[in-house]
Amino acid sequence: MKKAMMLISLLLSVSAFAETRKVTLVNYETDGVKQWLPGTIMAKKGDDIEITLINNAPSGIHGFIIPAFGVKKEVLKGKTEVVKFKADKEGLFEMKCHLHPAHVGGQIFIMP
Ligand SMILES: [Cu+2]
Repeated sequence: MKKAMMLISLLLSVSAFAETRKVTLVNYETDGVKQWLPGTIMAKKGDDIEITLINNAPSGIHGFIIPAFGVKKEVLKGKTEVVKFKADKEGLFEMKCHLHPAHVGGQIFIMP
């Protein structure tokens, strides 16, 4: 019984560290300027990150990449896609649309 309680408390403490950080980014277009917003997201090293991408821009398909984590997705006009990855390194990393160089980019900050 005591061992079982210790195991349960160990499992609970491990799961407390393995957080899943869920963020929603929406692609807007204003006066011809396209941007995924919010443009900056933050997480902690070790987090599992789940980003929901909603493309509300009337111009059509848009992309989303975070090269440092191998994230790459295209989102059709009016559609939603989800990307998931592990924040296994800390620092400031670029997020952007890989289909349109003029599409305003953003950043993800992974804290220690
Ligand atoms: Cu784009």
